[in-house]
Amino acid sequence: MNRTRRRLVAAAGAAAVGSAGWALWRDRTGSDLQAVKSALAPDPMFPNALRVPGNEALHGIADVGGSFTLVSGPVEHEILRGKPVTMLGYALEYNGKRFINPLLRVETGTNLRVRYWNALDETSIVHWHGLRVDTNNDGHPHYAVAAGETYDYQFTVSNRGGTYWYHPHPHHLAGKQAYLGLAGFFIVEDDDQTALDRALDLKLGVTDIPLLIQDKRFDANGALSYAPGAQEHFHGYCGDTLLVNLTPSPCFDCATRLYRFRLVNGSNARIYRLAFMHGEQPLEFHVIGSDGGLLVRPAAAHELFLSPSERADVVVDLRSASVGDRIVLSSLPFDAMQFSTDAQSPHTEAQSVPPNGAPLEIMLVRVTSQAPYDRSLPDTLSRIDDPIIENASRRLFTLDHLKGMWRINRGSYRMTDTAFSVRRGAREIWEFHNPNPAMPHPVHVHGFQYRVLERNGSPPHVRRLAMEERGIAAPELGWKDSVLLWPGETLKMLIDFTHPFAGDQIYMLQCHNLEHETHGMMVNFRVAA
Ligand SMILES: [Cu+2]
Repeated sequence: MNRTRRRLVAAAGAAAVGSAGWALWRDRTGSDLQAVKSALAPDPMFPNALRVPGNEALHGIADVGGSFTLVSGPVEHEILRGKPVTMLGYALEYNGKRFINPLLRVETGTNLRVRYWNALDETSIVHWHGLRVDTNNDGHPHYAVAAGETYDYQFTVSNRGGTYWYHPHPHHLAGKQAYLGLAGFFIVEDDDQTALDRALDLKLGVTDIPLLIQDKRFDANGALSYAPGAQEHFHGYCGDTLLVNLTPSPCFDCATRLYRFRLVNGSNARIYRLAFMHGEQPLEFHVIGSDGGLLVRPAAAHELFLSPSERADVVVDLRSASVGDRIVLSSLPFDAMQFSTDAQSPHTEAQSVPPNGAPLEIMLVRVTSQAPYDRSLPDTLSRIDDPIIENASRRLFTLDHLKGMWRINRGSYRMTDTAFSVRRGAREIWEFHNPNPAMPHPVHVHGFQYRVLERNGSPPHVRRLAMEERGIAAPELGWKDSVLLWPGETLKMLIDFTHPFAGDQIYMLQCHNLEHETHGMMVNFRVAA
């Protein structure tokens, strides 16, 4: 075990730390919410410049390799204009600057040694969502460290290039801590990504824009408010304010060229039906990547569902747009199939909060300048071998609930139990069944990316987005670690349990509706050496 747990003695990020420990860091160095500065006046509906990773301390781009320390603690930040408040953030000292929730960018093959220092007042641990790491580095809640303690990670990033992320994973507290601000991008680079950057002249933070989409609630002072009522504990906690990279009512100014947007759903429970609306018309875009990196080829789409923890990389073509065009990244209305009994209304207890499935306007993409640009999307982006299903064994999972607790195969999570064992190197077809009525569940597997083989029994609004006879949507043509299972659906995925780590490994299978996770919808499983 390379796990170490010890009392913090030395100051890890010296400037941030007094002898008493973590000092509240006030982010006053350029992270104040900015009104849009361009030739055009701020849009009345979207007056705030999108906080773009790399431009300021929040989501600052850190090219990490080797060793670094990541500290979770209270940070002062102005999410709503004129209301600096204390939220939770991950802090990183990088080249003499201090970043909050840094965007960690690494080349595949990089060896990382990360000292995680928990400066919260409760236990926590970091989960590297989507990364192929061993048990000791996965952020299992069993390894959560107490306030003031540290945890040392050491792993090699072996994933394909793509958009991953990191967030807390302590038992019963992950939903609250993520909601209060703890989440960051983890971007892996590889040859395919570099080739695409060159082909399209893309630059991270300029024309390649990660978008962390979250819905939050605020109290009267402008602080984030996490206070689910009984129904919200069961259904999930939705917010009334849409944020992108912690920017409310964001505006992103563009030129007439191609842009890559890395869409990440960092919400606790809200599902989005994303479209780029030009007036009443959804603009065609191309899905180029999913949870586990680039697709083989771009897939044209007009909309996609993105459930909590899923990622979709898309390319939006503004070459034929005109200066002054307004394109609104929106969530179109849909039936979110929120199960209710007489005792449990499907709607949130707070009347001002739009329910899951309500139409939302998320971000304005505004065309403000002409650009000479002669590039177009390559036909081929990457290589993905067909899944090998011969000799794969089958394993069934049913999702349901009992007495206010969510269950997988009739069990709710117990941290010390292991629900089942898989043999290292085995290929298995995992078949999930979600009854109807029920709720949609984003199914996340730790440690392994998988391939979606087929969806059956989909509701009409899902079936109509199917790219192929087997019922799967554009992002599911690639590698996935989270996939949304709608009520009434049966979904099959293929997982190859080959891994390079020594000994037995314990991973988790969970629902990424974080209130469902908190209320039992998770199991441990063993990959036996
Ligand atoms: Cu769920």
